[in-house]
Amino acid sequence: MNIEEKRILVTGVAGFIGSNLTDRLLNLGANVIGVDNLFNGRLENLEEALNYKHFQFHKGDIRDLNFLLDIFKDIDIIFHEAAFTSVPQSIKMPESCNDVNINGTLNLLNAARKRDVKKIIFASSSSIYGDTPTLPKIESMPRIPISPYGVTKLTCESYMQVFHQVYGLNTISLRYFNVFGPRQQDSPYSGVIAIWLGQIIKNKNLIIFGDGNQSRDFTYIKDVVQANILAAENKISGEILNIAAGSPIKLLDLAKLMLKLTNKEDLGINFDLPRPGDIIHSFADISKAKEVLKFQPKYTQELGLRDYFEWYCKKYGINLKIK
Ligand code: UD2
Repeated sequence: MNIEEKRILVTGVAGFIGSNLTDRLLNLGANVIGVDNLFNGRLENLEEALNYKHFQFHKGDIRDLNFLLDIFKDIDIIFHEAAFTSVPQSIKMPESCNDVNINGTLNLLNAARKRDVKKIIFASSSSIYGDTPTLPKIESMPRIPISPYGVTKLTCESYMQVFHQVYGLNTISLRYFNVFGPRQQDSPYSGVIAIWLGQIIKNKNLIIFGDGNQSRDFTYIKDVVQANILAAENKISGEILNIAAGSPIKLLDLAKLMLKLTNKEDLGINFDLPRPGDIIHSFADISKAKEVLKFQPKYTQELGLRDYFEWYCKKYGINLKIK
């Protein structure tokens, strides 16, 4: 399936991943209908998209079936990015996380089935693997989430597979590993890279939860967008694929790298208690995505950080000398 001229629906369109994906889809010539309840998403993220005449935005909630049925007309593909996205917040509010992620996704699948949508690509997460010691994490290994957020993502993956098997819907789950880049918010519940960049701009020390030996396979947003487009164009269905850079970095090394790249090595690193529900090591085997989708990450963590910092400085008129 070629995405140009397709009718595409993006949930969570005003969020970090949804808005980046939408800009690329519009650029490729797709018609995009965007949905967001603007709880976490921001209209500011749609500044570019709103310039396209083949873009429509609808404010609404994926838990509202009538809202979805009203706007689902001749949709070819759904990219489902709307979610309750924070591990620590899911620990504080497991019911809300369950409601948005599981009930919202089931609602979306039901609406898709009723309206004969052809394909759904779901934003899953590396959190479904939990803390099992085997590394790298491969799709076939046991999945034992250790946070409510991880449980919801795993349940949604199962729903994607069941809707493929039982109702013949074409579904794919992409397990993103710690995505970062432009438009990620600097809020206490956001990704660590956005939080640390905020600290750097404010000339404040970085805080590491734990000893900094935990590792993550940070993945640049442009590679995640690439993976989604490849998945949309591919005929596979009912599959689950890891999407990552495929190389881990320890949190302490990441902190040092960010300080070095921004010329802020004078700032310190403080250590705080480990975060409940935190996974120690996360590192992806991406051979399946490479083989099936021909996915090839183009950004190492350092390249991604540079691209992100340059975008940030330009966007907010900040004068950081990127090394
Ligand atoms: C999880 C998922 C990720 C994505 C994300 C959505 C894993 C391995 N990853 O990310 O794929 O779904 O949830 O939110 O489950 N940290 C600090 N200082 C800070 C902030 C964070 O040290 O100021 C640490 C944190 O304790 C953790 C690491 O940084 O060890 C990454 O945290 P995060 O919140 O960026 O992402 P994480 O791994 O919970």
